[in-house]
Amino acid sequence: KSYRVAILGATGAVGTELLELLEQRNFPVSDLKLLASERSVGRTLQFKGENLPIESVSDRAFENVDLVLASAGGSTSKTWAAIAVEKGAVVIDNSSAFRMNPEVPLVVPEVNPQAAANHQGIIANPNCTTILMAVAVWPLHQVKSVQRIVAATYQSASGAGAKAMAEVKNQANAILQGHSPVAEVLPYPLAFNLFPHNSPLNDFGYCEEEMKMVNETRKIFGTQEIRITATCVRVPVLRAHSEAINLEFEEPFSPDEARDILSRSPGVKLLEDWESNYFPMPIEATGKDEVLVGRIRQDISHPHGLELWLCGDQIRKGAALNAVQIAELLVEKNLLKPAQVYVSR
Ligand code: A2P
Ligand code: 11C
Repeated sequence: KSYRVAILGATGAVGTELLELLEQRNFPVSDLKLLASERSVGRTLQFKGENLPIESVSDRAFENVDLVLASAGGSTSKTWAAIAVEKGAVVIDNSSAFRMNPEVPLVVPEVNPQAAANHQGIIANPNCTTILMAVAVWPLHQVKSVQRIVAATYQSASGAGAKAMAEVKNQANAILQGHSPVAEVLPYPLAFNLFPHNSPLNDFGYCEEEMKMVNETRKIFGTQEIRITATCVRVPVLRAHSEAINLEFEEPFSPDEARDILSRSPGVKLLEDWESNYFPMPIEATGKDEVLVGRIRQDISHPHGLELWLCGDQIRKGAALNAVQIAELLVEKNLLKPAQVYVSR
């Protein structure tokens, strides 16, 4: 069986990766619609050697579509997801619009594939930083329960979209030629700089990105009991996020045991060479499917603590790959069919 697929946000950083992954992974596509804003009409993108036109999104665009992969921002998803579901499609949404809606499953296939079974037309793809952390921490949490997570992130420009990636390159060029960098997409110059994540701040001083790591991880892990705190920072890397993660367990967890578990965990690749001080780096993670994990060590400040370091391709496992894996899961479990009850708009 094959499916009629639409990509909403096809021209974006995640959208173009979705297109590539559907082809690379041979997802059973019978018909593919590429949707974006009015601005992109007239452009084409290649799929399996064919040039497909970009269409502007509209009600009619979702007719005769089985699956929508949406990555065009929260407000676009809020406008179109329910319409697509009403027209009979299942929507896998990469935006934050529905993630914390209790009626919407929030899925990382390596962690909570079972949650997808309860979908009512929309399945949310988690935040990229959250996905990467969940893939690495879940296998450890299965063996000894995690009590507290303290994370610091080093997030690439791709998290802010294709235009932000282009802006960093332009800024680097400008600086190398002795000019001042221009920041239009990002709030400040990122080339040769970094800044705390600029998403809106709450009353406790946490930004939205940090609160996504807290709330989404708990929802994916199916527990409100884990204490989580994070500091999210944007760094001048193009497309792979890095994270320094401190884990506190209910009992001691030796680094060797953690290493052994992670070396057998789905979606994880251990990368550690202590002799040459070689550990995961964004340039190694770029273009890879796995979350690279290394520098696993005992936290010298706490007998039940472990430190680890990870890098993962933000556009791939952080977004497009996770969404395609959810789609593959729906196909495998025969869940790619119109919802009977719709999620409230
Ligand atoms: P467009 O290229 O026509 O602006 P990124 O995350 O890389 O910035 O990409 C965002 C994606 O979302 C692009 O494909 C963009 O299309 C699309 N998009 C943004 N706003 C809208 C909108 N209002 N309607 C449809 N697509 C949108
Ligand atoms: C970033 N993770 O790197 C963000 C962007 O919740 O999907 C994606 C926001 C989200 O800036």
